[in-house]
Amino acid sequence: MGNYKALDGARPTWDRGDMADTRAVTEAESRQQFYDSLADHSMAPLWTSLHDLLPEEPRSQAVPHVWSYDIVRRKLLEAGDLVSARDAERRVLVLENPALAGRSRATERLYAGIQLVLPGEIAVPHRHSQAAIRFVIEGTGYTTVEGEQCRMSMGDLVLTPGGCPHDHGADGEDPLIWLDGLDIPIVEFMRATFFEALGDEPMPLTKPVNASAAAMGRARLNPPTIRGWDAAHSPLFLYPWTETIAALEALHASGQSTPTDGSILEYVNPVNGGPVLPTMACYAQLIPAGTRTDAHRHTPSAVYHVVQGEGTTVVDGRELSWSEKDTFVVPGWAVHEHVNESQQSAVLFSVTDEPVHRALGLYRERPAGQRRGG
Ligand code: GTQ
Repeated sequence: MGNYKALDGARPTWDRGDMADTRAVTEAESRQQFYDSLADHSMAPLWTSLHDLLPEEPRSQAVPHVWSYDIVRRKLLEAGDLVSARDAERRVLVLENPALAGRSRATERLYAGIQLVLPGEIAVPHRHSQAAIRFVIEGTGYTTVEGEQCRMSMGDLVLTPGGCPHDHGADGEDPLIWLDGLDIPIVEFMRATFFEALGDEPMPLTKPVNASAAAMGRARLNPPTIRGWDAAHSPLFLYPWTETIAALEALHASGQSTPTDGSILEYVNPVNGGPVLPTMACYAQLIPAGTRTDAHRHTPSAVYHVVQGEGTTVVDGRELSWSEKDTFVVPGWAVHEHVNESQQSAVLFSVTDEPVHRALGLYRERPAGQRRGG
């Protein structure tokens, strides 16, 4: 090659070399100039990004991850020493997906956090368009939803549907700790966030304690008045663990199980049998001792909480080992299977963004290894 140094890597026009090569460079340059000119007018070519915009299959940015409860609990109690529930408004450690650090989300579409209320503390009333589920990990207390105090202890599920005023309090001897699952990323994407603070005093109780569970907690025996219920969310706010685990063990004993999820129950809206919230579905499942589920994938992402037992979930080839009270995430479209090699049943709670996929006609599910279908 010559002794000159080309500016910006471009060859001087008099160093023609191979003609085809020159034409290619010129064409690439003129295309780039064209693209730059489009950007000046807020336009862009589709053909340079078509297959990034429309990949053959979903590509999750979120990665599989497990949060060990030993660490979460230690850090949460440290937070309890540093910040009061009053100062924090909500004293929560956000479970951030390692691939989405700083974005306050466990998966692209689900927010998860662990909340602490110390004995005697209250978390003041407010309401927001985001819907929330609370799954109690330890301690006793309450969440008041629209004037109904829902009692909370280990394993109970409490809903605070979007727009419903709610506050929390710990009235037992021990710290009250629960998993929060919210649709914050979905509501943010829709630019549909509304938030209202409702003062510093606990919400007045306008209904009997656990009123919705008393009235609608037995799905075979429902008051006909719920037919008139037309809100998008469940009128039932509390799903006590004693009933969930009894139903799950009865289901397991009946021999009913699925290849991909063991014996699994969905928490439902008693009005229509649908998901508990318009954006989020909740499940409880039992993985029997000494079993491995079939690997599969589905478009929704999931946050799991280990209620009982230990095991491993293999997610896109990565082994997430978990034990009691740990929390883990399975990103959307990740191939996953649950393995329980122990002598004891494992029981998992999970919250997913499935209702959004179904409502938009985007839900897909596929066995592992199958390339097309579903
Ligand atoms: O308890 O209302 O984890 O508003 C995040 C936002 C909990 C709550 C969270 C919230 C709450």
